[in-house]
Amino acid sequence: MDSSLSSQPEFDYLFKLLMIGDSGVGKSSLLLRFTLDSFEDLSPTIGVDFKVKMVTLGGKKLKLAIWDTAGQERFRTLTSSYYRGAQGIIMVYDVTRRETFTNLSDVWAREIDLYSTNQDCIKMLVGNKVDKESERAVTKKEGIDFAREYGCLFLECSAKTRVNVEKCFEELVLKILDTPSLCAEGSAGVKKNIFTQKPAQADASASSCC
Ligand SMILES: Nc1nc2c(ncn2[C@@H]2O[C@H](COP(=O)(O)OP(=O)(O)O)[C@@H](O)[C@H]2O)c(=O)[nH]1
Ligand SMILES: [Mg+2]
Repeated sequence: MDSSLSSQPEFDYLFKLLMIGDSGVGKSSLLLRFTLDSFEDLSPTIGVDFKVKMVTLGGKKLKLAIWDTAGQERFRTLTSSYYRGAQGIIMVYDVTRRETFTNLSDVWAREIDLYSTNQDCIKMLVGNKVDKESERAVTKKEGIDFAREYGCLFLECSAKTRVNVEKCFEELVLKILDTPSLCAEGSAGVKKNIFTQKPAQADASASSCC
C-alpha cells in the first residue's frame, strides 16, 4: 500500500500472536518448529519469550511477533501485559494428556476473557503430539466440539513430525487478515510498540527479519 513511497516499509502488517496452555504441551517446540524448523527435546524451564518471523500470506508482507512463556504458566502467573494487544492466540493442549485439554476451558479460556484487550482477537485451538497416537487421550471430535463452543479455529498437529505446524499459524493469520479491525491495529502505519511492552531480556533473535 505504501509502495509509492521512497522508503518502502519492511512489512504491511505487524501482528502479535501468543502461545498459551499448560506446561509441557509443546508451545515452545511448536514455536521453534515454525520459526526455525527445528525440534529439540527442550528442558521444561526453557522458554523463548518471543520470536519474530517474516512471512508473506494473502499477498501481504507480515511481521509476526509470536510470544511464548518462559515457563511462568506452571505458576499461572501470566500477566495482562502478555495478552495485551494480541491479534491471535494459539491455545495448545497435549492430545495424550487429558488435563491439559480440560485446563483450556477451566483456566486458559478464562484468562483470555479476563485479559485479552481485543474482543475480535482470533483464537486457534491446537491439539499437539499427534505422533503419539497410541497414547491419545483426547479425541479429535472433542477438540472440534470445544472449538465450536468457544468460537476458535482448530487443528491437530505435531511439533515433532512437523505435521500441520505451519498450517496452525497460517490459518490463524489468514483469519486475522480477514478481520478489518485487527488489520487496522496491525497496519504498518499505526504507531504501536508491541516490542517494548515486554519485560527485560527480550530475545527477538529468531529468523530472517530486519
Ligand atoms: N512426541 C512429541 N513430543 C513433543 C511434541 N512437542 C513437544 N514435545 C515434547 O514435549 C516436551 C515439552 O515441550 P515444550 O515445547 O517445552 O512444552 P511447553 O512447556 O508447552 O513449552 C518436550 O520434551 C518436547 O520435546 C510433539 O509434537 N510430539
Ligand atoms: Mg515452553
